[in-house]
Amino acid sequence: MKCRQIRQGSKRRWLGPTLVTIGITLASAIAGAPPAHAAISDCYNKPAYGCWWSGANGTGDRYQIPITGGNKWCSINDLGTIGWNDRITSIYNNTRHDMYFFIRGGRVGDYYTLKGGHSVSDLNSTFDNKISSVVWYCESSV
Ligand SMILES: [Ca+2]
Repeated sequence: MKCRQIRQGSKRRWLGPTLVTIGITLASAIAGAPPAHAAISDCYNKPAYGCWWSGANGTGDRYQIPITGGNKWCSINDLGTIGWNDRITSIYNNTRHDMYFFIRGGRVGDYYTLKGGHSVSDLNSTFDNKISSVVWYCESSV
């Protein structure tokens, strides 16, 4: 009787952590996996002034800036209004002009400049997940 109790206890100590580990691994795989095709190049040849993503290298959620024309500077003063405050990590600029990403809302304070036709695969720690407003040039076509 004494020996049996010891064996059962021993089994629980080994199985418990194993099952917890398997559970965590499965949850991470399901929640964290981006679509296999996700990449910055997904925004090339799109009718868009550019794209940005919540993750590095064009992974995670994507926002595509719609073409509105007008040949004028355009902006989003508060990215929170479209659910993007403090989330941007990678960006592609599909215009021929610089694009400006500000840490604060209202296009003030420190900003990151992304040249026309360029991309950034992973913003540095000064700007990653800290962008709150953005300015770009609304060309008549891209
Ligand atoms: Ca992010």
